[in-house]
Amino acid sequence: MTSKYVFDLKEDDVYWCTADIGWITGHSYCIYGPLSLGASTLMYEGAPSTPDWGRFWQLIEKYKVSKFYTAPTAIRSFIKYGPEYPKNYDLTSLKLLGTVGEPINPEAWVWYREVIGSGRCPVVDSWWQTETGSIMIAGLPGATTAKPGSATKPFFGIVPQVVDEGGKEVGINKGGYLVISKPWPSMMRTIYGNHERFKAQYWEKIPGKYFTGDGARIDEDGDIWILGRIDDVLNVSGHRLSTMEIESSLVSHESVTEAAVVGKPDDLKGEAICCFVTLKNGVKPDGLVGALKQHVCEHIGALARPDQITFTDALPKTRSGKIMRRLLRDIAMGKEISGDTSTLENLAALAHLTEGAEKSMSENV
Ligand code: 7RM
Repeated sequence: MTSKYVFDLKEDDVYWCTADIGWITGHSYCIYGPLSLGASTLMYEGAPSTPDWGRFWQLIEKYKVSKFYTAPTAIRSFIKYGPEYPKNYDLTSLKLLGTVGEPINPEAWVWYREVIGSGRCPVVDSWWQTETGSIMIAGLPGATTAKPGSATKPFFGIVPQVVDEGGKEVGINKGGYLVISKPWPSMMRTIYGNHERFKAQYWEKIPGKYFTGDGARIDEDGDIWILGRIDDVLNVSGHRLSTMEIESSLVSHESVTEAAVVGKPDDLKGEAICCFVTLKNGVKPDGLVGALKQHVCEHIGALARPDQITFTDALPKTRSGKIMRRLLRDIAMGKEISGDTSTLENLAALAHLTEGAEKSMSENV
């Protein structure tokens, strides 16, 4: 049902979800959704960069893909390598563009709509989790007014709320915890072999409501803005700052492709703001540390001024494109990488960062 309404999916559509089949977006939205609706589904196992960064656009042209669903992290990589690649292909078969997996920064949203969709395709941002089993918050193409960066409205029957620690709804545009207050068909029922953990993690933080672990705010039109994982919130001099907001600000700078922000314990401020930044292809980092700090200050305020900026060619990510901030936290603190790295996709990025860490840190402090 979510495939049908969110992607307006019909039998004559050629639909392509770029997610890896081993992750939930892959099996649900490459297989179950499109095939139960009789659509054609395109599956591609290779990299987006082989033989070059035009690969996806070449496939869309060749198979006349009409609906395309990908992740913000992929879109930011395409931005990094420039609009020449998509410009070389005929993308007029496209009717709709979707995103999932992380908050999409407005710059990436607008690029997606203009460069890939030629300004004619609706862009639907869809919020959901492995635990929710299907899309929970997303616009309906043609019916919902899109806003770059907002996942917009709940799907039929989904009742999200943004609440404070005590479970009370916060007001319009106030940040808080995103919870779901009514059950829905595809919700998770337990954690295999650990029902106690299921109860503690998802149902006891705000009693009687499903706790998503994400922060969000709801604006005056009832549109929902996801603020990222709540464990990614920094406490800087007693102020709560969302790492995603700082990342979005960094990414809005013309030289930056991608950014990950983590906190590092700081005697004075509680937490220091450490940023890992990848630059557009061919851009040199000279002079950018100061410029980026200034950029964030102007955007968000002096409180959000980064303490450290480290440039890197790639960020450590999972196969579904989520940045592994836990590993970056270890690197920022100069610690050995601890914990599980089995879901890390690009090992080289991490090796590079740990080797380079000492040097670049001391340059940037
Ligand atoms: C489908 C999937 C879930 C987490 C979720 C969020 C983040 C997913 C969006 C998003 C902002 C979105 N399952 N997330 N979609 N954040 N806007 N449209 O990603 O279990 O692997 O991850 O991903 O933090 O809690 S997942």
